[in-house]
Amino acid sequence: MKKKVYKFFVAGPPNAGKTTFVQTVSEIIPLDTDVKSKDRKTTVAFDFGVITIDSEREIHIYGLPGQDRFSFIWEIVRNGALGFIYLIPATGYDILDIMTHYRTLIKIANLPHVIAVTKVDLKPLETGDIFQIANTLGMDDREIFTLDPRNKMDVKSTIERLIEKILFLLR
Ligand SMILES: Nc1nc2c(ncn2[C@@H]2O[C@H](COP(=O)(O)OP(=O)(O)OP(=O)(O)O)[C@@H](O)[C@H]2O)c(=O)[nH]1
Ligand SMILES: [Mg+2]
Repeated sequence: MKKKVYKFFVAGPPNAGKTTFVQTVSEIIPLDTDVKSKDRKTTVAFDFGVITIDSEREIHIYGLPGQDRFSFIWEIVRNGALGFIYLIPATGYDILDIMTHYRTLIKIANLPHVIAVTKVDLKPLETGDIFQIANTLGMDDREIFTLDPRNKMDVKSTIERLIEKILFLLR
């Protein structure tokens, strides 16, 4: 029998931890399309992973490329998606760049989403950072979390938060 698929994706600026997020939670060996770029690897198409819910249902999770020159991929991946997780790296982000990136994405994919700040182990958040992000992106600051994409429990609870938000919006 064909399984019911729930599709989500992970978005955010370059180097935010999107590929890591998919790799941490996927049960299959995740597809990644990272290539070497300068001193690190970057995604040029998308990541893909699978999480089984039960014998009839599974979650498909995609990681978008962060660079907006690949935004045509965002358009492909958004089709059929229920919502997304938007990651922001705490390490030296520029809030205006984030705003532009986020708005470009919302124009392409106006779907339910949650926001999570990564890399707080490398650069702890300062008082007011979460509030500034919430304010700039037009979100409630209670909907913004921190997350380590290398940590399976963190990743799973972020996906749960997204599902709870989608269910809340459907009420
Ligand atoms: N210390 C630390 N490292 C992290 C964290 N999240 C991601 N990383 C590391 O950051 C690097 C970049 O992560 P990726 O998952 O490739 O980032 P990405 O968002 O997919 O990047 P693009 O595909 O270029 O958009 C990897 O070496 C990760 O292990 C974090 O919370 N803390
Ligand atoms: Mg990537």
